[in-house]
Amino acid sequence: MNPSKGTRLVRLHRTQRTAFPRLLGSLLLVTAAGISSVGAAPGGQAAGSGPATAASPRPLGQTVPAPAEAKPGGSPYTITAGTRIRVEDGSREARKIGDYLAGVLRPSTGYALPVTGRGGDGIRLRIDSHDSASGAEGYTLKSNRGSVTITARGPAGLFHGVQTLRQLLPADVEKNSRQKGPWEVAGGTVKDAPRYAYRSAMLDVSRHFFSVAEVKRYIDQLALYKMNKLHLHLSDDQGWRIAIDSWPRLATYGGQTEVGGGAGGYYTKNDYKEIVRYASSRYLEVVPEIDLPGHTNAALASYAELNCNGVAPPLYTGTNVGFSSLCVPKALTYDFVDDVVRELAALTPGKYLHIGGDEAHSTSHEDYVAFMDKAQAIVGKYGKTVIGWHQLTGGTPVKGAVAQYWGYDQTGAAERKQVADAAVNGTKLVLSPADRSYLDMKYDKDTKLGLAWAGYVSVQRSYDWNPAAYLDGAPEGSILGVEAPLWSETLTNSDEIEQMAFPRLPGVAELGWSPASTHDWDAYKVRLGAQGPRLSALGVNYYRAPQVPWAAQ
Ligand code: TNX
Repeated sequence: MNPSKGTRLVRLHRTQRTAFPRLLGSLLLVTAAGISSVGAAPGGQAAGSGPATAASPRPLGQTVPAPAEAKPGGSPYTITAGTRIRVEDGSREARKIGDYLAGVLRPSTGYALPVTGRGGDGIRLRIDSHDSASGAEGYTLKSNRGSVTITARGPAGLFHGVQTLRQLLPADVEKNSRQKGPWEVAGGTVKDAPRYAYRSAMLDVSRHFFSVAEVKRYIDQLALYKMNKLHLHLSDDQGWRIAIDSWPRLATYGGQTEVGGGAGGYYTKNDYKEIVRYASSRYLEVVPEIDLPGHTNAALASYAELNCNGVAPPLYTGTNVGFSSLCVPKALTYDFVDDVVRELAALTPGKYLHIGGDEAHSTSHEDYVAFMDKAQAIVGKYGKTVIGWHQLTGGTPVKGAVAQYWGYDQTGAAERKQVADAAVNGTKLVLSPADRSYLDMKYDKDTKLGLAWAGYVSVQRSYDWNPAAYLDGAPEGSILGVEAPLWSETLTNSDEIEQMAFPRLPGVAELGWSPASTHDWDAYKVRLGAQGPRLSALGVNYYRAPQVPWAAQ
């Protein structure tokens, strides 16, 4: 499909484990004396409690991502018709999170669940700015007969704690109509905080366009697994998806099509703001990407003057890569980049702006380096931190730049070393190895959707790697986090997005969140299997991968 990738080998049947053998996971469970961090012993039973049945609450620690620490014990808490959600008076953020939780719980429990001031039993949501244990995104959840209390230093931690609470309740809680219950939460304490600050999913809205509603649906799914970034790939050869006032034809003309010749589309500024607002209500930061200087056919087709020869190419609806380039020597090119970055930065409250930089096969190396120097300076001028695909390290990453590694097992040693050397020199890395975390890679030879240029990526393969040890020579501290990109050459709607993202996305989310000590495929696959009924209750069209022991309910 991608000519530049035609020579890549597809390797099958890879099951090797990279780190954290099962023995280590089991030892941890044994030595932790009642503290279960993984939550499932090899037999699939919950550590520290009996097997999960419909009659007993789901054991603490049986969530995805695995919590840093879970100490089961004491009586469970039961949500009843009399339960109140209690938030501190005057805390707007806690109240919003309380309302959000009530929105999840009310339809299925059928209870009123008023969100009221603090004091008394119930579900208590507390932001305590002095809570030094939890960090920016961590939380503590305590459950006993009288109450479930989630305490966090900040609202993001409180929100993540609420996701844990959701997962401790029966899967039926996710349904939209009244269900039977009982609504029990196991007794004990969860203390939790993320391993990495950057836990991202990317959606390619260029190859196929997705509506605001489809993006929101994905955001809700990411939130359940404690992801905190949504990277939107807003431009590519096949479509420009964001309105830019100073260059209106980018969207109105360049957004008019997509792979296969469909109608495409674009986000108005208000649409984009609505996505940003919705993401931030789920504690996700939007990272917008304008891919430069390659992957720009839609822009070049919209404005003839952006082309070196002054001639606009036709719109493109195929799936080749690497054939387009902005005109590096032209001054107008940098007016264009400046305008786009300025308008996009103004719409984006988040810290980052992604400028692509991948597969610039039609740009000479010198031109590439010169272009990326100028583009990075423009991003800095508008107050954003630049992210680029890892090819950026072949140029001169500015101080503070982030490189996103998307290599795979066939990536040459020299290219890996270039990225690792940049990391040694201070460039932070987001890891999205194509043969591990690319959600558009087929699971196996029978997968209908997706591509296979980086090989098949089974559920185990997408989970079973260690970000800290992944790239030889890159210091551990240089790893900002992980991303699961979803390229959409073959994907046209939410059903298809979900078929590829689930169940691999929760594994990448867990790599980003859970401590390395919890890493164990045999335990993970049981916890993941328990997500099946929850995903079904949510109407998520997940792939029932045979590697996973899917729970019946
Ligand atoms: C490579 S990953 C690309 C994309 C394709 C993707 C398909 C990257 C930075 N570039 O242009 O959509 O492969 O898997």
